[in-house]
Amino acid sequence: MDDALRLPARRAFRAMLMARAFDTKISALYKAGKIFGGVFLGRGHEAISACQAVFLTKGQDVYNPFIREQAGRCAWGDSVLESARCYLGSREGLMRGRDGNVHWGDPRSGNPAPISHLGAMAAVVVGMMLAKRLRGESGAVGMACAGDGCTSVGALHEAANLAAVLRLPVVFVITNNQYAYSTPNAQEFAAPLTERGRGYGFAVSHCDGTDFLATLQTMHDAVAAARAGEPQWVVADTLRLCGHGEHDDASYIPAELRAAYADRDPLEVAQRQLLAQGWLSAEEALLWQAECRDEVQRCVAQAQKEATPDPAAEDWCATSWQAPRY
Ligand SMILES: Cc1ncc(C[n+]2csc(CCOP(=O)(O)OP(=O)(O)O)c2C)c(N)n1
Ligand SMILES: [Mg+2]
Repeated sequence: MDDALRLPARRAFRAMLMARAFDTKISALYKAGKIFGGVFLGRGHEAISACQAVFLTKGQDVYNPFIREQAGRCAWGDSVLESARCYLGSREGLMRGRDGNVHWGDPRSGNPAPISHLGAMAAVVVGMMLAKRLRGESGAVGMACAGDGCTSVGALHEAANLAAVLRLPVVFVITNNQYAYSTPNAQEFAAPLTERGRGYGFAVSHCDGTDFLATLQTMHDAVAAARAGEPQWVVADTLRLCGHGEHDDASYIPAELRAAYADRDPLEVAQRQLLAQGWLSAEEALLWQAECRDEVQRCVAQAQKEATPDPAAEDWCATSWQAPRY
């Protein structure tokens, strides 16, 4: 591996540890009845998520995380405090306690707040990148993240087609975890997802999203190529190591498939690879794990102390600040 990837690799791994610690805590709170609505975890997706965002610059680029992207949010530079605030309904949060679970963004920093995660946001990213071009801004990349199921949504098709026609500097990251909720790939699409990207006119890459270093290299190359002006379509494969949400036991995933991924937990693979590469020590890994657990505890405790909105007093506006010019 190119030594230039050492720092992004370490940052990505740290983001993965933070995301796993956060997901574990949120799952426990959900089971204790402390969270209303759904809880959507990124178990199995962490390498793809962290590696995609670690090459973006908050404030310059556009990043639209999908529903399993806590690791990406951490790699992008967001605090888990904002994620905790959204789950716990804090009025101090960016969504003012008005939205829930993973439905939050911060348009000022380049992360558009979600309409629906399912396909619609790809069109928003494409629109934001077109607006940058019309304003004469260059150098930014727009990343739209989606699951395999999202690729069957009409809005994603329109966005992909337009991005390719206009040669916008975008990366569409398609995380193929082999299911859209409980629907397996075979019932979702007949043509491979990579072929679909080629059909739009994107440059296409494909990686094993449980192989941390391979994923890091793939995302690095895709972001660099998009920054140079060529739209990119990345398909990254994994298996979700949890239910669609914490309400779902994922019993539709066959035991043989689960067994095939038993030693492919992205965090364990990443740690093995980083140690073998000499880019991380075993002591650091343990220290980082403890630091991430502490940080998650601190942020959740803070969000739990904060007030929830008072419906009689709130104006229910999540964007009461000056709207950004795109
Ligand atoms: C238009 C629309 N249809 C259905 C849903 C419910 N829904 C949310 S996520 C999801 C599955 C998405 O599958 P995929 O894109 O593969 O992502 P994954 O959950 O597997 O990570 C569904 C059906 C929705 N939010 N919006
Ligand atoms: Mg899926």
